[in-house]
Amino acid sequence: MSTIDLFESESAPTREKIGEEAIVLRGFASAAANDLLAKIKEIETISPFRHMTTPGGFTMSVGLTNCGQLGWTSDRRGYRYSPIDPITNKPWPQMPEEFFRLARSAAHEAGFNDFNPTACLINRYTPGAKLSLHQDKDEPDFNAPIVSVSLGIPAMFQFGGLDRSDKKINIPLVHGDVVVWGGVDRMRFHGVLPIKSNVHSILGEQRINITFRRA
Ligand code: MD3
Ligand code: FE
Repeated sequence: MSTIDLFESESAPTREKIGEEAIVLRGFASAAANDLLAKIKEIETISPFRHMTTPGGFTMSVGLTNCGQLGWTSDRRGYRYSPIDPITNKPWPQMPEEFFRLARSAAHEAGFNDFNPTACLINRYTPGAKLSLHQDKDEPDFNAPIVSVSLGIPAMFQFGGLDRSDKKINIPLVHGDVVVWGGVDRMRFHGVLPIKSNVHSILGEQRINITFRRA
């Protein structure tokens, strides 16, 4: 008798190419997951998760915080990267060494050598939360890849093309999966469909996504 765990990819990491320069590394962060989550607990005591306002006046359903030299923020005036947390008026917590190393090794695994992320955005989803289709274009250097780590309950990630209306593929992402995007795939539209109600053994009814960028 064997069971299938829908919440986590098999322990031996596998790779799935989803674009010319985009790859899913299934289970790449599984072994590091508990350490990552312990660090996030420390980070959120300094810079708590918050629901930011978009320039259009909506409150984001995703809660977010940051670590590293620069953090992504949003308010009525726009989106930007800032060295200062607008809630604490202090620098964001330092990026833990193990975060940096994991991002760098995932990028290397995907063929992007010498990735030096300066920004680490931590998104927290509860059931119903979503991220509407968008492009990541607030970074000054589109040559650097983006590395994303999924933890907790599953999400359905939408991956489109360079035009908003291009055909989209749906990619399920589970605890421990890492995705790396760069080059010709860097400006593709993408989003996260509303998170389905679920309970993860460690995170309960939550999904956490960590994205590393050069900002
Ligand atoms: C595809 N976050 O914070 S990470 C975001 O799961 C964001 O929280 C999602 O999109 C999440 O901006 C997805 C993945 C991601 C990041 C950058 C990309 C996907 C991308 C750049 C190009 C194409
Ligand atoms: Fe994005």
